Amino acid sequence: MAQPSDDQLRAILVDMVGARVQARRLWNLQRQGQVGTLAPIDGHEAAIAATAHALDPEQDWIFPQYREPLALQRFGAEVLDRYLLYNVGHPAGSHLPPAVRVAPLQISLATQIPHAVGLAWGMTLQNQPGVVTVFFGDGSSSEGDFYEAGNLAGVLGVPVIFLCINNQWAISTPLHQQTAAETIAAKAAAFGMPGLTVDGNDAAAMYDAVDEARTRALAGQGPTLIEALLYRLGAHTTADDPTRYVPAEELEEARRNDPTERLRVHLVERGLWDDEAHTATEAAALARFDEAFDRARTTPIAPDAVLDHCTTVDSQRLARQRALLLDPEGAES
Ligand SMILES: Cc1ncc(C[n+]2csc(CCOP(=O)(O)OP(=O)(O)O)c2C)c(N)n1
Ligand SMILES: [Mg+2]
Repeated sequence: MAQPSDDQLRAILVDMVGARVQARRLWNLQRQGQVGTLAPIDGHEAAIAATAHALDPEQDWIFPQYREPLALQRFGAEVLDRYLLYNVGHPAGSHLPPAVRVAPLQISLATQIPHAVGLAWGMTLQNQPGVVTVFFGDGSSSEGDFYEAGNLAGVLGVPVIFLCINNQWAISTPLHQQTAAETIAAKAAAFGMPGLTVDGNDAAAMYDAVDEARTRALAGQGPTLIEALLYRLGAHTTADDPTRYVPAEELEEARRNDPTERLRVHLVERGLWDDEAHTATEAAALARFDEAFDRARTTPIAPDAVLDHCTTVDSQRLARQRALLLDPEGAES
């Protein structure tokens, strides 16, 4: 058992509080038409932030789905920059700066899972240290990619942590229509790896589970499937109206278990946190956000930027397309 230290718990709460206020600001910007569709983080904060704190940004990798980026800033300020570029529709938002070990967010469900296993396999072959953590939802766990990647990871024994964020909804599909299995963790048995269900609203429990899976992976003992059981407290995305399908009493019950409030109360009771720290954390996160958003908004988009990073070297066809984008009239003549 590796419990997080008091300092680590405080740092996890800072990330959780910051991610939530930043997500609220983004939601408002979306309503003002300044950014595209996005997915709120409410209810996922402990599972994501505690996981990031149990990992080492210097050697471990994270493959997110689409709700994680704001709570992953421990892996580098560029994570926020890239996420905001993505939200304002800048092609650079989908590119991977080599020094930041967080892959771009993924919307095509579960496709990030084989990518994560492939990277971990490559790291093993090249004798590189570190583990790869891949986030995916309960909905993604029904995709073929999850089963193929899980099977391959089990056979190869690669250092991967499969981190299923089970928020009990996939848009309007409830968990009981997603799987007849008792838990998502149970599926690990078929891959030949350990699987455990963790209280995803409990930051310390999440830290502990990820730390243990990481230790196993680093010792060459292979992958682990961790199911973080929590509840989606917000809408699926800015395009969704969950009041049409989420039972009000179920949501109310889940709100009583809000992970951020739970950790805040725990730290206040132990004299490790107070209102002043909370307010200062929110203000600092918003200041950081506003500065990064300004940068994203004012970053020029070259007409051919959409073709950058498609391939290492432009093919003749790509070069022709690039010329066309840069000078549509010139290319016509
Ligand atoms: C391959 C694929 N199929 C369908 C969709 C449409 N879609 C977008 S989000 C979503 C639900 C995903 O649920 P889950 O994996 O539980 O993640 P959550 O949104 O709950 O965080 C679906 C079906 C998609 N993006 N990709
Ligand atoms: Mg879900």
